[in-house]
Parts: sequence; structure tokens; C-alpha cells
Amino acid sequence: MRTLIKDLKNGEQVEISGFIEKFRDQKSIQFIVLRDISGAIQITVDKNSNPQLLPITEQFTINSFVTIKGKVVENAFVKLGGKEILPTEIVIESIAETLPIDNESNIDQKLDYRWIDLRTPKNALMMKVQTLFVQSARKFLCDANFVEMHSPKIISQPSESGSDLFTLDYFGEKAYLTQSPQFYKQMAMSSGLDRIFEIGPVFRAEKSFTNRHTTEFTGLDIEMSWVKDVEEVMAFEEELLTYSMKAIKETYGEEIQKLFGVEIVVPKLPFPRLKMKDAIEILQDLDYDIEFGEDFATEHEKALGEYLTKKNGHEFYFITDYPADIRAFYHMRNGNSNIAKGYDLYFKGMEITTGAVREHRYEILTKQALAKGNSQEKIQFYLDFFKYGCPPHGGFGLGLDRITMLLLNIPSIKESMYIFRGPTRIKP
Ligand code: AMO
Repeated sequence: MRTLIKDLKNGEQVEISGFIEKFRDQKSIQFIVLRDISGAIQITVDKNSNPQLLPITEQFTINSFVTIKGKVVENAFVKLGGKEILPTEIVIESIAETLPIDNESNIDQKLDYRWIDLRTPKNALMMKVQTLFVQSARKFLCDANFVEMHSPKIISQPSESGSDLFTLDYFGEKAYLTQSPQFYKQMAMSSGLDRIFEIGPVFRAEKSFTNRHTTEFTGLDIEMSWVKDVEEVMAFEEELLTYSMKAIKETYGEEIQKLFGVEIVVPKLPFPRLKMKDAIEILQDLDYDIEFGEDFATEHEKALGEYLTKKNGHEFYFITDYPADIRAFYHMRNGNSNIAKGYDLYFKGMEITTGAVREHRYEILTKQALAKGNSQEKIQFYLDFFKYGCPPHGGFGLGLDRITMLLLNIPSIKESMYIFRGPTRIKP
């Protein structure tokens, strides 16, 4: 039976399996470093006492997958964990050809061979951190009486703007890939499900070549009933994030520090909050040409991020009170004003979430939808969700790949997701 490398104990006879990370062939001795998902171990082959293994190790190539049987012994001279395995049997399960990428390869070359790239300890840790983030968030939400939904990804009408849609042919009809589960999370409110979440794929046909845009990402979306004030949504999100980051720090904090050189800082509550008009004033003081009513450009977000993160000594901040003109039609307005009851959450200067209280009153919602250019006929199926009673509600959508990127200071979203999709990348 296979033992994971992290579970190896001194004196035991074991069988381990993994891939060859390093192989050094010396005069009378051979050193193998074998890695599995849990760690790495040195295997030391004494050529004189194990001549039967040599025809096998002779075939070794880096990254080949092998199974090794032998005894675990403590050895203070072994830098890698102070242990080694003295093997009695080696089986080559699958030989690797000469690798097409190495540490020096650029990001796009690495992505061409993502399955090999993912063998690095850093990437394996990235996947584990993302797993724990999702697991913690799911636990937090289930403990708070949320139910999970799996809404359709083929849709008939966009929920966000019409510009970044993937179109597909649906038996002769035009259909789209979902830009967000927005309409369906709101439907759940009318269904009386009270609190709902979804962790699933989101598609955006954005021809952006930035370090934070992808055409397909994983969204963590929530919606909850009986929310009247945007403050309640923000307070809920900051609790969820703090809970998940605490779990990540406890489980992987040291490893993240070692491999990524990043300290996970469990954020202090409450996160700083700032109104859009005050953010604009800061930017104007920093000599940027921007007026209230305009949306931030990338340079504004960057400047604001640097300024606020330093000033607040906090990696997060919320921006609230945006003009409704630059927000989605379904955001509730604050009284008769033109201010939307919504927010964006920034982490290390980058947007990770949009949230809002939604307009749940049929007539007002219809008016807002039409004012933003939606066709009544096309959007009616969504408006119908509000025709037969719907509680006040609010929620948010968080980009999982972005938060993973920022948590670990990974320079591009291309490397903070399992497989990246971009305007010029649809393989592997
Ligand atoms: P929004 O469009 O702001 O809001 O998306 C929510 C979050 O999703 C992430 N995100 C992206 N990540 C990678 N690549 C992209 N192209 C991309 N676009 C967005 C960001 C962003 O903050 N329905 C609303 C949410 C809501 O109000 O509940 C929505 O979709 O982290």
C-alpha cells in the first residue's frame, strides 16, 4: 500500500510513488529526489549493495513517475527533512521525455504545458490554498444557513452589460454563456430560499490582456434575503474573508511564507470604508484628472490602492456610494438620489468583489432595466421573478482566481488558476 511522503516514519518498510524531481548519479552512489503531492524525499541507492536496481535507474529521466519500495532511515546529513529511503525495489511506471519547459521558460511557454508546470511545489500549494479558501467559505456559508445552487450557464439574456458576451447557437436560437449567476441568485430570493450561494464558472468575452482578466473564471456568488442596507452585505463579506484567511494562515501560513515569500495577514475588522466621492477627491489631490460620475480607470485604481493601503495599514478597503449611472441596473438606489446602494471591495489595490442591495420592487426595477437599454420583451422573464412577491435582498460576487492571485502575490491571474483562458488562449 502506498504511503504519502509526508507520513513517512523512521524504520518503516514503505512503498512510495511520485515523480523524479532530481537524479544524481555518482561513482558508487545515486541520489533520487522523489516528489508527491505531500512533499519530497531523498532515495539513496548504494550501487554496491543494490546492483539489481542499476538497470532500472539507468533509464531514469526527470519527471518520470516511479514506485519505490524500501526502508525509511533517519540521516542528519540529508538536508531534505533529515530522512532518506534505502530502496529494495524500483518500478518505472511512466517515462517522461525531455521536458519542453523549465524554470527559465516564460509564462506562455509554461501555460502550453500547464500539466507539467503544475508539478512545481509552488503551483501545488496554490491549488491547495484555493481548495481551502473554497472549503472555508462553503463551511462559513453553510453554518450561516445558506443553501448551494447550481444555476444554468447557458442563458437567454445577459445580466451584466451586453458587451462582454459569448454567443452560442442554441438549436437555431441565440443564447449566451453566463456572465454571472446574478438573475438566478435573485430568483432564489423569490423562491423563499432565503440565503443562497454558488461557486461556479463565469464567462466574460473581454478582449483584455491584463494580469487580472480572464475570459472564464470561478465566481463565488452569494445572495441573502432581508437585507436593506449595503452595510449588512459588506459586514457579512468581511467576516467570510477573515474566516477563510484565518484558516489559510493556520494551515499553510508557513509554507506560503517559505515558497511565495508572502505573509498572510488575517485582516482586522471592520475593513476600511470609503465613499466614491472621497476616493475621487483623493485622486484629484494626487493630480489625476477625474470627476465624480466617471468610473475608475486602471491607473486610478492603482494609485488609490497604493495610497489607501499605506494610509490605512490594511490590505482591504470598500468603496461605496457609486453613481447609479455607472452601476448595474439591478442595484437599488439610495432613496431618490442617483447613488447606488452598492460597493466594490479592493484587496491589495485590486477589485475582487462587487456587491449591492438589489431593487426588488417590480415597477422600479422595470423602470431601471429599461432606462439602461434592456428590451422589455427579452428581460421580462427576469422581471417576472419580482411579480409574485420577493423579499428585500442583497449579495455579492467575488472572483476566486483574483483572490488567489492576490493572497499569494502571484504576478498574473494566468498562474493563479488551474487552466487559464484568454482571448488568445483556449488550450490546453
Ligand atoms: P462583477 O462584474 O464586478 O459583478 O464581477 C464580480 C467579480 O468577479 C471578478 N471578475 C473577474 N475575474 C477575472 N477575470 C475577469 N474578466 C473578471 N470579471 C470580473 C472580480 C469581480 O469583482 N453580478 C455582479 C456581482 C453581484 O453584484 O453580486 C458581478 O458579476 O473579482
